[in-house]
Amino acid sequence: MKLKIALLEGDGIGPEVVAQAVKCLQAVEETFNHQFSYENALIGAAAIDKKGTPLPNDTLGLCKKSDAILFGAIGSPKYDDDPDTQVRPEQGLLRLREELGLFANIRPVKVFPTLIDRSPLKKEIINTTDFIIYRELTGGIYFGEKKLSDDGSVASDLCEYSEKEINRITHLAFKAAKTRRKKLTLVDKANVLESSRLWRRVVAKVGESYPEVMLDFLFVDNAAMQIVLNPSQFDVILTENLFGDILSDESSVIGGSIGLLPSASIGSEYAMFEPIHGSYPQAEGKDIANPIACIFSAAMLLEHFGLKEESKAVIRAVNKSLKNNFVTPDLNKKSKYGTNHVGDFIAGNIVD
Ligand code: GGG
Repeated sequence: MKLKIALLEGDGIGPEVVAQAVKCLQAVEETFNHQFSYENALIGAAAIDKKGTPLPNDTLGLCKKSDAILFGAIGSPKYDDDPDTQVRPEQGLLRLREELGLFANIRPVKVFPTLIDRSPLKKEIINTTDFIIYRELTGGIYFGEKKLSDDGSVASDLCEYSEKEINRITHLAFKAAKTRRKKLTLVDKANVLESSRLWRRVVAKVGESYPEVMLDFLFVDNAAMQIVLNPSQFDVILTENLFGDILSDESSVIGGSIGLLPSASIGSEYAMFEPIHGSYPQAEGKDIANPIACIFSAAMLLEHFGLKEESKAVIRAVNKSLKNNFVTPDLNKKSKYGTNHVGDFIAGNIVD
């Protein structure tokens, strides 16, 4: 298969982890006889520094003519330190999601048997954890109108959702649940928010077309608690943008490191794959960042294009690195292996 992949490394540890995922994709090309091409473009702080904007037009153009996008991370303390700055790196990612219509962010959460002892939660609670979060990605408070009063003393962000926006991701989440353990949990705050009550009505209606899937509802505060008390109860979690962002970071604790969780952002035309972690500027250039979340994101990319065996081969190689304790310091403080070592080990163990 031929695939054109746009590489948006972004900021901080982004370039280091994307480089390891590319090594793995190249190993897949060789092992399974595929032809992937890669082209880099700037986004985030790196793009502001060089071009004055977090999403240059040529970056967007490259994404639109590529089959898929592999994204690293975004954000830089340089722009955090000045709260009055008008241009922020994160705007690049948000605009990209909007421009490409990437409305569904899919975040699988699993516990690896070899890492079970690393989890701060009890073994009995987490050992069957295997759920997937469907986070709505182009609506809600992230994209609603933002206001700041002239004197800077009052601010607001509007949380707005339409039936159409809820409908399309709900169908995707139900379809996923149908192929899994047939349970879907909508996480909302319907006791307080009007937008959450709309989510409940729309999801309940869509659910009528999927009678084999059991649908339940959970308030986000309770969901945050249940994820650490009893994560094995979940199969598919469907939720809005902000709740999904927070709950998926929380979920990463179960598996032992946020450096393990990948994601896919899907729309009707484009697809982008990225680790859920941010740019982790404190680790930039130190060769300590965990590349596995980005490598798993590349595995999701392969699966998206129907390359199931190839995706499984990448996952097997990751499992081998975890089993052999060939891991970065976030998973083993005494580890002498860095980002590059781990990437080389995984890429070198991709076999048919
Ligand atoms: N790789 C994900 C990433 O860089 N996240 C940084 C970030 O600020 N994301 C905003 C969001 O996903 O809500």
